[in-house]
Amino acid sequence: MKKKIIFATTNEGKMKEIRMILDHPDFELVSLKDAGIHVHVEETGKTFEENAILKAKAICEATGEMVLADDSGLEVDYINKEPGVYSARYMGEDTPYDVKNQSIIDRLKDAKGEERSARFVCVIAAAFPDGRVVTARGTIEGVIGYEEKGTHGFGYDPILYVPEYGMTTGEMEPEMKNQISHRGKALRQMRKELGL
Ligand code: ITT
Repeated sequence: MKKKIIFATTNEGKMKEIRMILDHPDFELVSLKDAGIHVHVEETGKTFEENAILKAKAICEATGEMVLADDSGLEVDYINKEPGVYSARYMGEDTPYDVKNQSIIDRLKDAKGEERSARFVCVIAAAFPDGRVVTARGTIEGVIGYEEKGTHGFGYDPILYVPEYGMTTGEMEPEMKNQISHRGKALRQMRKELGL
């Protein structure tokens, strides 16, 4: 029987990518919803690391099992690395992403060329019942586009244009995004750290 590993996220977009990236014959990843866990974790940290650890630890303490968590976001250099750790909460959790994305495009109306630099950051944390914690970080660099492009992915994917590939992460097929993304890099690093 496959061993179940809890992934402390409520974000379906993330979970879909995580399942593809960590596809493994010996274990099955379950989200908080799959596991029937309804614990709200306040993300009070100032860094991705702090918030990823907060989420993984809280669910590890509630279940007594090893738990993984993802804290991620978009850093836009021109606006002091906003929305950063507030990416999900930017303009309100329930504001549609076309509105959030357009707001960022509008705030960069005077930014040209390299001034538009931005990146996705992902930190994965693993928390163990004995109190041990391990983290892994990945990034993908790009620039903020002049309009939304692409219907794949989720969140801010339609506005992060990756010059090397000539498209936004929202225009990439899932397999391709996972190969080069912040989340792909952080999860593969974590797999190495855990020897999985
Ligand atoms: P959980 O805490 O339950 O995992 P969340 O969506 O609140 O879900 P975060 O606090 O880590 O998670 O916020 C991450 C936000 O960053 C996410 O909601 C998106 O807006 C953005 N984001 C992260 N990775 C992204 C990606 O691959 N593509 C597009 N946007 C991304």
